[in-house]
Amino acid sequence: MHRDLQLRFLRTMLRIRRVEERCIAFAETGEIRAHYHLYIGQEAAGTGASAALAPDDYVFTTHRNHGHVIAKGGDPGKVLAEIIGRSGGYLGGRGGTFHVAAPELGIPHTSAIVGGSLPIAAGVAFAVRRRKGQRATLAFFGDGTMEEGVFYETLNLAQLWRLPLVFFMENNSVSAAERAGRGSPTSEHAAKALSDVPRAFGVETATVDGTDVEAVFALVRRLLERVRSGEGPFFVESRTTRWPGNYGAFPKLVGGTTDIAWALDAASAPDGVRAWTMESDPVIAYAAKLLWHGAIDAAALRAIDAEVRGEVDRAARFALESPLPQAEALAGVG
Ligand SMILES: Cc1ncc(C[n+]2csc(CCOP(=O)(O)OP(=O)(O)O)c2C)c(N)n1
Ligand SMILES: [Mg+2]
Repeated sequence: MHRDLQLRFLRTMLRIRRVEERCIAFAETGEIRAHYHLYIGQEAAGTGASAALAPDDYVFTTHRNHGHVIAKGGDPGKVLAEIIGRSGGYLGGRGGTFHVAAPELGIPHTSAIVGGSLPIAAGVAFAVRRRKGQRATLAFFGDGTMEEGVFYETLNLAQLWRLPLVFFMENNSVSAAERAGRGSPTSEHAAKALSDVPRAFGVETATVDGTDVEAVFALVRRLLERVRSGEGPFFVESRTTRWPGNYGAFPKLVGGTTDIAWALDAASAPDGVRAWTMESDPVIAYAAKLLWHGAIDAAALRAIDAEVRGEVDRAARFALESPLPQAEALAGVG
């Protein structure tokens, strides 16, 4: 893989990580006043899949949208401003953390209703096909969506109508059942393997390690070529392991902010995140891989991290200095 692309992957994943670490700081200072969800641990999935998309392809996303928007090229300042409800955000601060849609990036809609974006994504894919367009649609959703009826209707119609749509299911080992304390490590679902379900509808399905950015990119790029030649839809199951900070009701920076030096020695990560850092952290794993293959050295890695941290500091300042929306702005975009 080309080194420029590898460095772009690393920067994008780090950008998502640093923005979301900032979200926790914003929650502590009261800038985020209600519930919010972080994408930490899933950065490679969003980054790899989005890098395979053309700039004007469509993305649909969920309550866990921050990383998807940044991966599609979102400006961290506008993302953070939207998250804290300021006028400089993508939707003028009216969407907030659950709804960081960015129509100019091809992200027309997010939904905090589990499964809520899926039928709209299928509708957009249908419209593109009717107009004989080339734009593909990729819908990110969680494993919990497969417990919702709308998933089955959408999958069925997408397959019957051969829609140019990639169903990108992020199985992050976090589901409603587990949140409710019933202890199941994956979705409360009767299927032995979630990827058996789309196969039963005749939809070609692939499972990918969602912590491996290059594997996700290569898979989605292949699928998109086929989507554009009318072979869709496709279903991807991206598997990740839950970040330890996502065990409580609110995200918590277990182990503090990510220290890029963990890429040199993952065992030096603090107790609460050591095992996860060593086995499942997509950002640290990728930095370690690039070091191992000689694509970067330790000094270059520190420099990239410092650059990204500087960028996110400026983004956070932009968000904080951005005024609250005016009441009149509630009625329309802007
Ligand atoms: C229709 C609906 N039911 C319940 C909820 C409450 N809820 C919010 S997130 C969530 C779990 C979603 O799990 P999953 O789709 O796997 O996404 P994850 O949070 O793991 O990324 C639930 C049940 C909701 N938002 N919408
Ligand atoms: Mg989940």
